[in-house]
This record gives sequence, C-alpha cells and structure tokens, in this order.
Amino acid sequence: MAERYNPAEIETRWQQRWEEDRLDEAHIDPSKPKWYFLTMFPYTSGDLHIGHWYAEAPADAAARYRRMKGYNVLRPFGYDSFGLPAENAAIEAGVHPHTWTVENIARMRNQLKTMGCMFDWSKEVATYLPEYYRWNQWFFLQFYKRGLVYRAKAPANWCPHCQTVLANEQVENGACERCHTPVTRRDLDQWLIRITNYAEELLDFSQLQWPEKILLMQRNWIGRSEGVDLEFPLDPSTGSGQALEEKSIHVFTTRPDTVYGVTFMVLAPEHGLVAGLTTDERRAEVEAYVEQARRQTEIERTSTEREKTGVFIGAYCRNPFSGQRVPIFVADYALVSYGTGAVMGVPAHDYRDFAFAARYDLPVIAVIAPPNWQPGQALPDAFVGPGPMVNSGSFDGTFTPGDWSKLSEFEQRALAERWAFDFEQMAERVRRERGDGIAAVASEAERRGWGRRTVTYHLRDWLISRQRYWGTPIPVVYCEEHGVVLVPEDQLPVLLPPDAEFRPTGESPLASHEAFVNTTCPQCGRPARRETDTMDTFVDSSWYFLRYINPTYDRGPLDPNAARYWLPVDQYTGGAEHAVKHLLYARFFWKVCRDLGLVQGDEPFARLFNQGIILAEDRQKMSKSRPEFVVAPDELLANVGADAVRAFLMFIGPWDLGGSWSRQGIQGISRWLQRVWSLVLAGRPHANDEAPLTDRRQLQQRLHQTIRKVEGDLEDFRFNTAIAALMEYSNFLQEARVESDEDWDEAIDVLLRLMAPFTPHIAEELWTRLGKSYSIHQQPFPAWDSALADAEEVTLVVQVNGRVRDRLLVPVSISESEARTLALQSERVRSHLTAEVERLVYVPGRLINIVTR
Ligand code: ANZ
Repeated sequence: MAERYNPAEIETRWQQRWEEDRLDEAHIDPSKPKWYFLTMFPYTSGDLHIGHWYAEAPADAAARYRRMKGYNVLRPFGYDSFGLPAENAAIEAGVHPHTWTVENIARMRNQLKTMGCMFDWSKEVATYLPEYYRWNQWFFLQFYKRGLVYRAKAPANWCPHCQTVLANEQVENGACERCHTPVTRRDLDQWLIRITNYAEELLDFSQLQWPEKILLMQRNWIGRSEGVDLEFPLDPSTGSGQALEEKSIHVFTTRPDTVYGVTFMVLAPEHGLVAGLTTDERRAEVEAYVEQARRQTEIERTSTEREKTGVFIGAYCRNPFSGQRVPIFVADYALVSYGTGAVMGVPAHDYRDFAFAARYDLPVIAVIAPPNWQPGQALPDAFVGPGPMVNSGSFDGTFTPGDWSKLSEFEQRALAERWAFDFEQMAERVRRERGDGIAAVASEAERRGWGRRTVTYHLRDWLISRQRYWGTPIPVVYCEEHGVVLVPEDQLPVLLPPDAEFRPTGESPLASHEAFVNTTCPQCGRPARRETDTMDTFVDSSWYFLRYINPTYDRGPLDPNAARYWLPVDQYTGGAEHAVKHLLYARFFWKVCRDLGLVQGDEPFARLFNQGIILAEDRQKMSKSRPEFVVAPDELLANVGADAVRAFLMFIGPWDLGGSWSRQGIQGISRWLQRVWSLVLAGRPHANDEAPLTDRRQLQQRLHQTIRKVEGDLEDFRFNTAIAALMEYSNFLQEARVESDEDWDEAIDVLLRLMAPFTPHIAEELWTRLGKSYSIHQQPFPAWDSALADAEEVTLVVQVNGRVRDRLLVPVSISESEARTLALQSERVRSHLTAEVERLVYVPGRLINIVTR
C-alpha cells in the first residue's frame, strides 16, 4: 500500500533543504532578465495571521512562476518595525519596544518560513536597526540641502490643563484622556517635507499599470484645482480704521464666473488679517469664536452636515467687478491651509455659502440663470449647474458650465432632476457652447490686474515630526549661536538611546533624556541641544525597497551597482489601504532619488496589484473580539499543511476580491492534494483496463490546454481559476487509461511543474520521488503548443435572421469564405432562405448569421 501524504513531515524537510541550498537567493546576473517582485512589508505587530498569508502566498505563486519562466527573481522580505504598533504593544506588555521588536521579528521569521515562500533571507531589512535608519537621517540631510525639508509651525493637540502636547491616541472625543479637558490645537515648531514641489509630477500616471481605483484616489488626494486668485480691496471707510499694511484680501476661487454674486467674504479663523481688521465693537465676539474654532479638527470643520457658523468682524471690502461693498466674516468652514485662507461667499451658487447666508440673513444674488428660472425669483437652493450669466454687467448672456464638468454623471443627473431640466440636452449644450464664463471673467481679472490664474493643490506638505520615542531621531542640533545645525553625514547615525522613557507623555520622550539632548554644536563645539522629535515611520517605508537590493551596502542608502540591475520594481503587491499615503510617499522619494542621481526612471513600481481581504467563516471581519472565528495559521499547518492553506487561499476567489474562510473548503483542497499524491505514486494505472483507451490526441490536447490556461491565469493573478484547471486536469488523469509510459510520464511531469508555484512542497516531494532531478523549482515552466491545445473541430452555429437553423462541425482553421459556402449549402438553412441574402455576419469559429432582405 502506498505511503500516506504527510504534509507536516514533507514541508519542514523541504523548507530546511531549500534554505541550506540557498535556493531562493537572488544574485545579479546580467545574462538573465530580472524580475523584482515586491510585497508590502508588514508591521512587526505580533503573530502572523491569515491576512499575512493572503498577502504572501498568492504573490509567492506568481513569483515562483516568473522564476520558472526564466527570470532572475528577487523576492525579499523585511519588517516595518518602528512606530506606534510596536510602541503600543510594548507598552501593553510592559517590555521595551526594542526587546519586543527583536522577539517579534524572530517569531515572525520562523512563522514565515512555514509558508514555503521563496524569500531571499540574505536581503532581510528591518527599519528599527541603526544600519537602516541611519539612511533616513542621510535622506533628511539631502532633502534639507535641496530645500525639500523645512521647519514651520504646525498644529498639534494641546491639553490646556496638563500643559502638554497629546498624541492623537491620547485624545478621546476631543478631550484629554487623563483630565478630560477639551483639547485645543497648538502650533509647534515641526519638520515638514515639501512633497508639494512634486505635486504636478505625481499627477502623471502615464507610466503606471495600476488599478484605476488607486490612481483615482491618488488624483483626488493631490487634488489639483485650477482657479483664480482674486483681490478684493479693503474698504477704508469702514472697519477698524487701523493702519493696515495689507490693502486687500486675496481669495482663491474656481468660479470667477460667479463674482457678481459675492455677498460676503469669509476669512479662516487663523487668517492673518482677522485680528487687524476686527473692529473694537466686534472684538470680544470674534475672539471667542476664533478660540472655539481652534478646538475643532479640519474634518469637523469642513463636514458638509455641520451648520455653517461665523461672526461678522465689522469690516468690509469691495468687489472689484461690481463695486459692491462686501461684509467680512470669520467662519470656520474656511480653512487656513487651503488656497489663500479666504473665500468669496456666493450663496446663489455654492451650497456652503447658501447655508451660511440663510443662517445670517445675507442676500442671495443669482448670477447664473437656472433653467426655467425667472429674473427676480428667489432660489430654493444654490444652483451649481450651467447656464447663461445674469446680473453680471457686460458678461450677461455668456454661457458658463458652472461645476458641470466636475460632477459625476450621477450628480449631473440628480441636478437635472432637482432643477427639472433634461440631462441629455444640457450635456449636449455644455459640449456645444463656445462662450465660457469662467475663462471670460478670469481673463478680464488678469487684464485689469484684479487677479491671476493659479493652480492650487489639496496635497499638503508632509509633516514628519512625531513626539514619540520609537522612531528615527531627526539629525538636527540647535545651537544658540548657529541656530539649526545639521548633524554632519560622517556623524550619522544619531542613535536612538535605548534607556529613554518610551511611554507616551505627549512631550517627546527624548526631551527628558539628558545625555541625548545635551550635545555640542557641530559648527562651534559649544553646548547645544538635539532635536528630540522622531520621524514619521512613513519615511522608513518610503524607500525600504531600495535597501533590499543590497542591505549591507554602507556607502549610501542603496548600492548603485545593484540598483542598475534590479530597479525599478517590476511588480508590487499589497493591501489597498496604502492607496494614498505610502504609495504617494514612495513615488515621491523615488523622484527625489532620481534627482539625486541614485536611480533612473520616473516611477518605482511599474505594476501594482491589491489583494482583497479574508473574512471569517460567517463573512464578517475576523477580529480578536470574536476569537472563535479567527483562523490561526499555525494550527492549520499541523493539520492540513502549508500547501493546502496556500492552495485554499488562492482557490476561494479572485485575489483582488478576497473571500471568506471555510473549514469545509480547506478540507476539500486537502483531499485534492491527497488524490494527487496517490495518483502520482501509483504510476500508470493498469487497473481500469476495462475502460476504453484514452485517445492520445485527446490527452495531449488536455495537457496543452491546461498549461495554456494556468500560464494565462498566473500572468493575470487569477489563481482561483488556475487551481480549478489543475483539479480538472488531475481528475482527468485519474479517469484516463493511457497507453504508453512515456505519455503518462509527460502528463505527470507537467502536472507537477504546473503545481510547483502553488503547492511547492508536495510538488518537490513527488518530483524527487519520481527520480527527477532536484529541484523542481529550478525547472522551466512547461511550454504549450497551440496546434496541440486547440480543438481540431469546432461547432459553427448557423442562424438565419438571428434564429438558429443548423450546427455544423467544421475544422478550427476554417476561413470565412469556406464557412459561408458551407452554411449556404446546408439543407436546413436553405429551406429558410425565402428572401434574398442581404449580408452575412461571421464570428470566426463560432457563428454565422445570414440576414435576408
Ligand atoms: C467662490 C465660489 C463660488 C466657489 C461658487 C465655488 C462655487 P476646490 O475645487 O476644492 O479647489 N475655497 C477656496 N479656498 C478655501 C478655503 N481655504 N477653505 C474653504 N473653502 C475654500 O474648491 C475651490 C473652492 O472652494 C473655491 O471656489 C472657494 O469657493 C472654496 F459658486 O469661490 B469658490
């Protein structure tokens, strides 16, 4: 009796052997095409869970496939090990983050090895190591020299009672978690990276084969907005009468076509002119309002649901176009960080302004005529659609598209319904109209010197200062004499001291570490203080893939020689939750590296694929709060083995959609592997001698069709259908009665090589048991021949006027004219040809439709 399939034994044995033989180490080899296959590295946040498996196992199959196709595949692994996850876990467990991280990495590495993935362990990277973060500091210096990093006041959470900065997690419902005092925002000196310098370039996605959804999210995040900077002169006859240096207020507007409809002006509470413009009578109220606005987050302030509040500051400005006097308000829906921090209020054509005007009883002047609207008629709501300009001086009658082109079709249709006009007609009109009110007013403003066209981005500069312990120290020293002094390159790394307090206090923990803080000025040698904030860990993850190619290189962050060969990354995979920040920061870092001459080309990741998530058996999210639904990979390994878990995860659905766990499903996969095991070890079956002999041609066809299918699926990450094809193929072999040993050998050889990327251990075990040379993972992927894969005959459906009249068995290679002749000769067809043939529609190899007059 044949030996039973024992995955636990086989898998550990092969994992050890592959590691000993360094099978998965990638070396520069210019004779081979390279394939850098990168998967987003994980946080060191504890045990490996099924989500890690889902990120790694299918990617591994794709990488193994590439290697079998003759590529030199780089498949590194590392740990995103600085930052909050490690710090919080360490605080909970009461151990030092360093100890905790080291232990976790060791555990994760062991767990990872049980997956049977082709990781190149010689290139492991961990961001908490000084050999790594030293280069974060080096990058900081280069950025500084290029004007890409600067210090500025930026808001942080502040508890007025405890007199301290709070981390986001220390704020509960807007209050300090310790004393429950409402938290305010306080400006601190912090470091920012000028990512906005690259905003325009980051919007160019032309070289990226990425999911459309991700590109859209990046585009929205960068948020390019074309508009006009308009200048409203201050009205000297009113207001505080204080001598003001500023003579005007600048607004950023995307809708200059509405300028005649301005009935008020709004300044952000933090706008620099508020204090100076506020009149004495209004001062107390304005100050109270500004103070309470400080407590709100931007998200709260811009929420569309929220009531629009504000306070009149007593001053006025003038509309350069209409000459109208415009009252100035301070209101928190204007953000200081966007545009100019001031908004021209046009209630007739902007929803927020409409709500504000309604609340403070400000006039609403329609300047774009909605369809079916009579002059003088009050507007029930803001109208954001297209139409002719009215009440707009010499612009009256000019057609303007309004916000039309910025709306989705869904929103456009909703608008059409709301204002009772025909959607199609309006869409057509916008396309046809030549006059464009937006451009007309913008040009007029420029001509008269009242404003200029400008582009604004929603993207903000990247605030990298963190008042936390577990991160990269920012390599800066503050000297009384020399101010901000960079730590010289040859003194890097600035080491993170192991003996600092790491529990978050809000203040930077390093600030209380005397030995760290007190240093000397690199310029004058006199006593100086170190910067005590650490870097955002997104800095670490922005370039880790550049370190992988040679993590021991010590003359720079990346080895130029390895870079020339391995970069850029050919395929990147990971979770869609990193759609914006990580992927944008990494693209930005790459572009800076390009400008520093470290890499070539404009993009780091040519292709991107996002996997879905694994749900629990009840189709809900797996969570620690429902332990009975959490799948623990380690347990599964003992039961069904890594190959079954891998194959099951790939089988449950398209990789980008994810799927839900199923105990039954995994048993099914496990049984399939057992069947393959027996099938291969039993050798060519003689038992079913009764069965009719399998046609040799049919056997070959199945074999070549399966190769073609699996290859195509692996190219496109359709692992589920590839595994289904493998199952069908192995079932077919089980039923088959093959005449020659040679044919049987070939059929099994192909089966194992096709399975190798998915289930690497069982494939290797059976392969060597058949006496084939180790290792199957160094074998080429089987080739297929389309002549053998294609069916020789196909059924051609013949229709007359769309109704099926006959089915003909024809050679696959049939030409259109042959098909036409055969169809017209058919008796069944001819009896329906009562009228003259007008034309023939031919779908090659499938269908022919004869259309009569
Ligand atoms: C007048 C106006 C009339 C506007 C109208 C819109 C419609 P996007 O497209 O996102 O760039 N805005 C400008 N700066 C702002 C700030 N700091 N805080 C809050 N809102 C601000 O948005 C541009 C529009 O957002 C601008 O165009 C301005 O309102 C507002 F019928 O100007 B608009």
